[in-house]
Formats: sequence, structure tokens, C-alpha cells
Amino acid sequence: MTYTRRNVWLLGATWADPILWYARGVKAMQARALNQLTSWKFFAAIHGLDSGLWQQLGYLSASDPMPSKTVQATYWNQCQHGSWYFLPWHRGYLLAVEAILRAEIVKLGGPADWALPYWNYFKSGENTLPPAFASAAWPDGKDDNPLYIPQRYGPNNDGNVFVPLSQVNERALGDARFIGQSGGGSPGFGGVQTKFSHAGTIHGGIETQPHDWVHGLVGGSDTGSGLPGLMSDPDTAALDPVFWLHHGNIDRLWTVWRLNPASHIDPGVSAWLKGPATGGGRAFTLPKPDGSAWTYTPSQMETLATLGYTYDDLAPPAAAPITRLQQLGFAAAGAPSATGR
Ligand SMILES: [Cu+2]
Repeated sequence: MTYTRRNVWLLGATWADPILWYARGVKAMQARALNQLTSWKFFAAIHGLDSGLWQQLGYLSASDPMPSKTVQATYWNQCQHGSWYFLPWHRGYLLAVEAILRAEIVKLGGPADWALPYWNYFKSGENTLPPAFASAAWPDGKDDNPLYIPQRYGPNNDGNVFVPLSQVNERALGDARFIGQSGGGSPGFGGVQTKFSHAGTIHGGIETQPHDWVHGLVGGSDTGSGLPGLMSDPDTAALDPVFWLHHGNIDRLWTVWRLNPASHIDPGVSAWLKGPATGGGRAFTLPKPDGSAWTYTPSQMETLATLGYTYDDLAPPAAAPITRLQQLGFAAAGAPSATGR
């Protein structure tokens, strides 16, 4: 079967089934302790853990049971940033959490074809935080909505969470090269060549815009304490349930880029295809629903059909940057001869 990830704004209602089941799945993962491989906090720590910041924000206390050092070294602080591994690593990360959530949902009597919704904040009218995330109230209880996070401050740091359309763009889709130039030049669509890179500084085109920008605009910061919103810092971002809908959109845009046009291709070199482990670096390893380890490589992450899922919309954006640039280019080059004709 093929799972279909759908636009959260087009599910039909604030608490349409896919989002309600998402909340229930999140709640089940949140009920587990930090040292359990399928817990919400364990998964957030896979992206990144800053113990001091987690403590300050109330997500870690001295009584939290810690996994062994070996488990921490295998799984935690793994997210790939400033790297050509940004897209494939995060695709695996989404697949892993989605599999665990789906297993929880099925256990709770939910749909076996559940898939993670995504948030396409580029669509006008859909750039505000989906309402199921915006208030503590939810159908299953009074005020313990698992999708609601108080540490989300928005672009003006006033708690009004939206993505200002003037501050984000999809221009990276027009970059024909996946691999960027580290010495200046284009950062490429997918990022610069690195080894295992947990915190690289040169971000690829799609990683900068919209990825980084949306993180910062949604998370904002607390003007009182000065602490970042969860989404604003990679070491807390995945604690926020909206993280996964944002990354769903980034993941979708990778496929949009590959399809439009078909000449957009992923790196063909083995250092990318086989991942950092072939060069002696850490492998990409994530927990499966049964708690066992799943190790994957970028080459296994390239094609949605192989991975058994798709998106409800893989069309290029209406005002596709590449088309617009091409038109401008043609107009500029063709103008003099057109006038002379
Ligand atoms: Cu992110």
C-alpha cells in the first residue's frame, strides 16, 4: 500500500481524523520516558539535545532516566545540517517517527493507512499555524492538547504564529545543482559536500529557505526570559509537534525539485549515496516501532515509490521560481531582436 501525506489545511476540519490521530499518537509517545527509544523526548534528542536548555524549558529534570552512553552515541545529536545529507537524513527521520506514530494509532484503533500531514505555509490563507496546534483545547480532553506548545512565539515574538509570505520563498527549487559550492557561489539545492555533519555552517538552498526561516519565524523567542521558542533551536525543535509538519513540507519539496524538471538529479557519487558511514563516520540509525535499530543510507531515501509513500501535491508552485526566472531571462535576451523585427 502507498501512504499519502496530505496538506493539513485541506483535511476538511480542524480536528479531521489524520490530525486527531496524530495528536493521539503524539500523546502516546509523550507518555514514555526519555530512555525509551520510541518516546517523544528520545526522538527529539535524536535531532539534538541541549540538556541545559531542556532543563530551563522544563523538558528535562534530574529524575529523568537516561539511556546508556552507547545508546546515546548511536542515536542522539544526529540531525544533519549544513550538509548534502540534510534532505536524506531528515527523510529517514520522518519515516521513523511516522512508523512509530502509525503503530500507536493502530494500537488505539485508528486507521492503518494513517500518514503524517504536512504544512505548506506558502499557500495564502494557509500560512498561519494550523488551528489544532494553536490552543490547549482538543476533542479528547479539556486543556491537554498534545499538539499545543506554549513555547512557540511567532515572527513578532507575541505568540501569534504565522509565516509571513514576504519572508519566505521557494527559489531553491530553481537551482539545477544539488551539490553546493562551499567556497562562495551557489549553496546548491541540497547543500555542500560534508562528512557526518551535525552542525555545519554552510546551509544548502532549501535548508536556508524556507527551512531555516520557517523554524525561526514559528519558534521566535520569549521576550521575557530570552529563551528561544522550541522550533528556533535544533536542540529543541523536534519537541514541537509542528516540527514534523514543517519537515514534511521540506521533504515534499525535495520531490517537487526532482520532478520539475526531471533533469534535477540527486548526487551520483558514492560518498553521498552510501552516507557518512562508508567514510568511517557515524551511520544514520533510528529506532523502529519495536525498538530495534534501522540503519539507512541516502541512496535508499531518494524515491518515494520505493519508500511506499507519496504526497497529495507534487506540482511545482504556481509561480514556480524556475519558470519565472526563465521567462525573465528570455525576455531580457530576446527584447532587442524582438524590437528590431
Ligand atoms: Cu528543521
